[in-house]
Amino acid sequence: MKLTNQQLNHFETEGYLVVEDVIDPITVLDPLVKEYEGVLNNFANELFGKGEIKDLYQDLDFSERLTQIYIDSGKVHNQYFDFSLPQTGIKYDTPMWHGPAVFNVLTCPQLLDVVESVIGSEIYCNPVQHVRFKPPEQYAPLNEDGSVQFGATKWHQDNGVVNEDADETDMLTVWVPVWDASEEDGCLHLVPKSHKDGLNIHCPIEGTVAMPDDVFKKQDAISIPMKRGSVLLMHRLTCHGSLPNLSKRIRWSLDLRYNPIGQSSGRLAFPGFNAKSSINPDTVLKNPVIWDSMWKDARKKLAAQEDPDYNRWSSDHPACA
Ligand SMILES: O=C(O)CCC(=O)C(=O)O
Repeated sequence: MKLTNQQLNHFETEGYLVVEDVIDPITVLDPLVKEYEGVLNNFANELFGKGEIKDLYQDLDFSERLTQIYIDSGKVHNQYFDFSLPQTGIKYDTPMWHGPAVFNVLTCPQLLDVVESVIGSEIYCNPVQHVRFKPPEQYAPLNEDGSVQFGATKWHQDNGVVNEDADETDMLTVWVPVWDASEEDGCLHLVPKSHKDGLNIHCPIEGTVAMPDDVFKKQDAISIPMKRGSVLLMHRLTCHGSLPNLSKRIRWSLDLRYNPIGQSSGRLAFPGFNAKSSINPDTVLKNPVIWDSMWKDARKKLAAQEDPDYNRWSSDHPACA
């Protein structure tokens, strides 16, 4: 699906665009759910074996089972399912998941056609990418300070969470709801036109970064409820975050990024790949097993070295006080 001029104008002026019916739920998203059911089952067995959960909860549906496992173990274990590595503390056995059904979403031809409309035909799949199982706040385990683990995502620009080498990279964020994401579920919210105001300061906070409230027009924020199958495109400078999950169900999404081949990813220690190319089609990665091994190699390397620094602002900057 190619974007129309009207859609492209909307993206350029507003800094975001929702495109409906891009990813086929039956052939692309259902297999992803099935694959993660297997991952969750393995995880349940592992935790049960270690005595960290009281039951395998096999009779519950995916959302209830994962939520119950989070409650029992007192922890949100998103890293077990994620198809990226954490920014710090990587070990040889840091869990992650790079299965074929995830790869099929990242390389879904209909999705890549939409991406091509914005950044051109030479598409690199940027390794800054995540699955997010955001638990319902009413059941979510708490951090030591009483805040909800894996709650609302703080305000940021995606350019602010990568290194300076990607400041000129035409990085496009693609947010994919695996299930419908309403306001109650904790969908994204964003500030239209904020991509025109440049890169803001991001302060290190609770293992992540966030923009102070007074550096962007938070009062102009709108929420973006979305249907399964649709995608949200965001400019790398669009200010955004997500709402708390006030529903009873996990909010399940993938956030992906793409940039033109040859431009820097902003996370050079992590492996990306060529997802589409008219000029050099032979360089396109088609094999999910190779993708998986690229991540395992990166993990091995990173476990043996000091953590790279992904944050360019320090917490003692006056704007962060
Ligand atoms: O899914 C979320 O809650 C946040 C996603 C996000 O902020 C991002 O993709 O940059």
